[in-house]
Amino acid sequence: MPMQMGFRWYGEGNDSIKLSDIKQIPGVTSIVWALHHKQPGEVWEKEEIAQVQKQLEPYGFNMDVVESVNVHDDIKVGLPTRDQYIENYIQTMRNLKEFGVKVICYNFMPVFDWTRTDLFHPLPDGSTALFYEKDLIQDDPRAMADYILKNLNGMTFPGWEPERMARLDELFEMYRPVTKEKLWENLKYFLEKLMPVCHECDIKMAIHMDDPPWDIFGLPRIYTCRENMRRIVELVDSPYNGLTLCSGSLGSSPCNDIPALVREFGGEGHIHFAHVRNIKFTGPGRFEEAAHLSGDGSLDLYEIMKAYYDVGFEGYIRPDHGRMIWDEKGRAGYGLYDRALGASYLNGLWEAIQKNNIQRNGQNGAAAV
Ligand code: DNO
Repeated sequence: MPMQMGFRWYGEGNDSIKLSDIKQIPGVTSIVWALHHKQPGEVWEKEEIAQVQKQLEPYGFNMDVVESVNVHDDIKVGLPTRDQYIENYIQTMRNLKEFGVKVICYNFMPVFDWTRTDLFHPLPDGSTALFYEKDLIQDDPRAMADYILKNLNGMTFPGWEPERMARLDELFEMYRPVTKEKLWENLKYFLEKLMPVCHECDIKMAIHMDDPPWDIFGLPRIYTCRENMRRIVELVDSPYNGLTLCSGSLGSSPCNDIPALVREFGGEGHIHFAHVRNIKFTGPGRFEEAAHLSGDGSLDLYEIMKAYYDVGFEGYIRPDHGRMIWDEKGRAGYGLYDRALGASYLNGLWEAIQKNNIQRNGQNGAAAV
């Protein structure tokens, strides 16, 4: 199977972007989806999944990748109630299997999912982008949550569910005894329960890294660098236990060499899902999300795509956050236009890399690694 280009869509009635618009982006075959009205821990029922299938079918999109089936806090914290939530997760997987789902992206970040200090940071070209400045969020998670919720304009944002944010103090209290080691243990427990079901259902788990890749508000974060990636894939030895590699999240820590990580972990078949985007460092712990183009940011997207090509990557790729351009209004990071440019750019890089290899190495384009 060749690499497949996906596009994240937040669902009918929950995304201003229409499937018919996504259909017009060249080369997109896969919709990266989720049931965004479900709370972490709830079972996704077959009828609900069938509705999404019905929406995608006329456009010929596959629904192979779910981002995300979110993990309930009790599992991350390791409470006795976790077993019931794991059972629910497993039931969701069995239901997803009936619809041909191949990859589940999830994260193990305590309390929050990804975090930014500005969702609409103005760039010199007149667009806006997601932005992060470490010093702005030192010790006030409540202010951060209020800011994010206020700027979502009623749109769902996984990890920032208003119901959970209302319980912020309680959540922080729950995580108080959870050290990094404890979080590792809890991840292992979760994955060990899931792996037999992954085999049975042929569904790969792809953990998303912590974004940004460092501790925030004193909460432990465990997927931030190469060493952690190694530990994750060794935690439970199975081809179904793998990674989402997000170049922008991991790349916002300059010590992470993304093409090298793609070669290492992709070469071993551990990357099940790739998020490819650029970021621009503006100082220690500061970055803005640039356009995908290498020249606009700090990451070399050509080298990243070449690494995927060279390791024979056959998984799913999606462009990641885009800027807000051309007066588009919508979900920060998830507008149509800049992500469409991103998808086209990534497809263009891939075609050039592939043709170059075919010219040099013959018809199968086998890479000169
Ligand atoms: C941000 C996303 C993350 C990701 C989750 C996976 O844009 O990449 O929110 O979906 O961390 O569970």
